[in-house]
Amino acid sequence: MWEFLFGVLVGLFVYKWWTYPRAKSVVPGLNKEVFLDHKEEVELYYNTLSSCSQKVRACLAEAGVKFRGIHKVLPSSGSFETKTAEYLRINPAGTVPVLVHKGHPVYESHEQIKYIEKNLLPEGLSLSPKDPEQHAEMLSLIDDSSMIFTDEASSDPPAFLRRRFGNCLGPMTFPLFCAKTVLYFDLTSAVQYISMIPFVSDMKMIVMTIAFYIYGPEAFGKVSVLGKMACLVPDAIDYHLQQLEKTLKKNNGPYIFGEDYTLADIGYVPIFQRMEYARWWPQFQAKYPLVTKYWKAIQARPGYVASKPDKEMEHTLTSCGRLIDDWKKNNQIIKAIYNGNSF
Ligand SMILES: N[C@@H](CCC(=O)N[C@@H](CS)C(=O)NCC(=O)O)C(=O)O
Repeated sequence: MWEFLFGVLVGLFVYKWWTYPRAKSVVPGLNKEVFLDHKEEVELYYNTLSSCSQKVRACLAEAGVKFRGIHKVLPSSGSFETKTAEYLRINPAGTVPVLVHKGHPVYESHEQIKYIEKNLLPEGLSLSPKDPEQHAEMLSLIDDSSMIFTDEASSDPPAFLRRRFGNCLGPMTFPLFCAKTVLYFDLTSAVQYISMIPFVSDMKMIVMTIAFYIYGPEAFGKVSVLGKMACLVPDAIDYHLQQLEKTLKKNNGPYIFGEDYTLADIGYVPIFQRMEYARWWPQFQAKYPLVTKYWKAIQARPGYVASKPDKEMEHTLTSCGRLIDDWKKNNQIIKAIYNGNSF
């Protein structure tokens, strides 16, 4: 009898494991041949904490485009809503954001902002410089602020982080995720996480969260790949801010191309925002006065304000920031990470 029941359970597990949909890559940009159910002309699948989503929300807000937002909770907040069969039909990559225009999805946030600028701006509004040379420079800066995973992330992490400022988003967020896990993760979420291990193709997030749950900041010492990557962050941020300081000097501000606020500026919004929540700014403010002034100018824009995380998440992130500040004073590992020292 017990053997039979055990056999049925194993069979059910193998069936679920075999048939469970796995995320796969997508073609960036507009996928005209895909048609999705939709209620509004413009829809955005997003998450309130997601950096890439914030970039697109900042762009839609600047453009004054009305859209229907569909919020999805991410694995980092304890849910696998972006990995369900239903969601993988919307985005086979299993990530947010996805911009949907008249039922056709546009994948990758850097492509989405270019698509908005080209197709959804109201008459008379522009989010790119007119000068062709500056336009080319804007495209290169959009690329710099994009988060694009390649094999370089594991083969040569320092080069990967220098390749694009956007590539630093994940590792610069590690301390924030650690604080969020320590403060808000509970046993039920841990069990749910562990039960998902056989079903997701990328287990990095699960392993990292469980390590933070068990060890707190000491996880950076226990899981060496995590600690090594985190220690590279200050040097990479410094490198990118140095470039940006030079770029800002060229055109005299307040924005990258002078008075015109463009997609290049919008691309950096989530990076600066994440530096704020993960408490990276204090150590760079004095060294990069033009970037600091630039970030202040961006923060005064209603488009930026509309793109911020919702009030509840903002409150959560502020509490996490306080814990990070405390760790920066009292925890040797976090101190070393923020100073870029290995341990
Ligand atoms: N290169 C993609 C990255 C998308 C991405 O990784 N999004 C994150 C949030 S910022 C996500 O959905 N993470 C959940 C997961 O990977 O399961 C883009 O720019 O749109």
